[in-house]
Amino acid sequence: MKVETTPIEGQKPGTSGLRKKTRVFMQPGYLENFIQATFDAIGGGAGKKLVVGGDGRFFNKQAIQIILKMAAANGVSEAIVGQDGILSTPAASHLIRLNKADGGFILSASHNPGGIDEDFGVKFNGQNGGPAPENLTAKIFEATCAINEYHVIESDDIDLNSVGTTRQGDMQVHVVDPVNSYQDLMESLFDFDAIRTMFAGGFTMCFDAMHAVTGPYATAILEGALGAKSGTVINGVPLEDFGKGHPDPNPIWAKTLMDLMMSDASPDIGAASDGDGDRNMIVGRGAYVTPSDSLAILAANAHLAPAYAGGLTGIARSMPTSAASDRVAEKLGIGSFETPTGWKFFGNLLDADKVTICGEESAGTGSNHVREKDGLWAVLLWLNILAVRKQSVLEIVKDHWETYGRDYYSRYDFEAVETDKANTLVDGLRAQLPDLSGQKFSSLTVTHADEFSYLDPVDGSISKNQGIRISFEGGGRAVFRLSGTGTQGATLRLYLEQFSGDDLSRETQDSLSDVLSAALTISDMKNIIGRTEPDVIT
Ligand code: VG1
Ligand code: CO
Repeated sequence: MKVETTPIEGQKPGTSGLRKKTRVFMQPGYLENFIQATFDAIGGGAGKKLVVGGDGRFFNKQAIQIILKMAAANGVSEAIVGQDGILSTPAASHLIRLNKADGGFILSASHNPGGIDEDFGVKFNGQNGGPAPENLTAKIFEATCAINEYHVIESDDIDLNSVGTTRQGDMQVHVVDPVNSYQDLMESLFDFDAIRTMFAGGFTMCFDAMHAVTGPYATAILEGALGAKSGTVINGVPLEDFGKGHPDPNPIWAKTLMDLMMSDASPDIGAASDGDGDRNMIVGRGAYVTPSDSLAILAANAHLAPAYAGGLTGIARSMPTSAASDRVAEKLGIGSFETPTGWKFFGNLLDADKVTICGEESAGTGSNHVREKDGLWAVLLWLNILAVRKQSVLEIVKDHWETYGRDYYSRYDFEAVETDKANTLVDGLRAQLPDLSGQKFSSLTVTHADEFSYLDPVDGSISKNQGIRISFEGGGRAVFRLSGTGTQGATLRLYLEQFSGDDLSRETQDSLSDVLSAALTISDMKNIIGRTEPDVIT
């Protein structure tokens, strides 16, 4: 059936798909327009095979039913759907690759809260299992601006609760266990025997699934396959509103876990993942590992896990991520790449085998096993390394700093800033760029300042305006960028970093204070947005 429609404003995918308030997505035609625009942008659905699933948040199942009816009407021949509508982002990426599907829809607003008054999101991943690259998201947006009809069949909802093959219209629908094939993949990458032996020897862990999608994955793999004691996974049942929490694995939103890890009752390792299972937080006994350090440490030790025993081809990090992983790449004599924020920029590098491991400061790490960042993968790689090195998380981190030096790092988020003011601040910085070099702010002299633009070495595409970066003499750097995942006003991110080769045990905020005050002065933040206190520091 064809349904007439008109374009809806603002359906422009951001850093990771289209994210809006749930009620916006629930408006008649809103989801339909975006899904049809995606079909139009990929040249239609005829004969295609698609993966569909989401992180279980409010509206997930209804959205899946709509997408399946639209897929059938657009001529899709086969759909693979997670049971109960559940698929973590990395598991969906794997299913696309494993089944040689043409792509997939992943329903999630990731680390944003869920519920009827919170956030919902949709992203489209392509044949390689990775997020749609910029040229495709641009086409999707164009299609949302030109749409005049969408296709949907009139039919009953299908049963998502039981595994098996059924039909929606002429389309075959396979409802699959969301965990099985992902678990097989993890078993093929890591030394499960060694990790099992470590747990059997009394090693303890707490994994906070934050009532989000990783609950079933973590329970099956950690408590099931690896023999971690029952109760290792906390908040393991996915809830539509994530238990009213904020499923963002960082010291602020995973505070219960942090408190445990800083207490006398701390297990050997703590970990957490986000709404859709692609982020990870790692914390040792009394020792939070920054995501940038975690990326560097995983890269330096990956050869201890079977899948990476042959070494890495290269390492990529997003621009605001600290330079810690660059130092590892240099020592290993392999390539290192700096990309714009968002996993879509790693896809080409991974497909071309220029890099094996990638990561972002926002708690995302992953490898060439899928084309998304992967929370549990990072946790399992840490466990594999711990099982081989037989040292504590803290010992491994300290040893890393002693070898490579330490990149003190912190990110300040200023949320719900008026969009105009946020733009004024960025415009002001941009205008100063040509003159900043050589100027002194507080005690720091600027050595380099520019607006990051990325030339993709594989397809030659250029992505401009990817953040303002200001480097200082002595190894400091401040980066300003506007978030592309928010749903309200603008979120201004200020990323601070300071390298030290030998001063390894300073307090993080203290070591960043000079870079911070220079950044605040240069941006004139107080006058422009009226505050300098961030909402969240990670
Ligand atoms: C944020 C992070 C970015 C990450 C993106 C999606 O984007 O900074 O590193 O790739 O979220 O992560 P932004 O534009 O808000 O800074 V997730 O876990 O939402 O898929
Ligand atoms: Co996520």
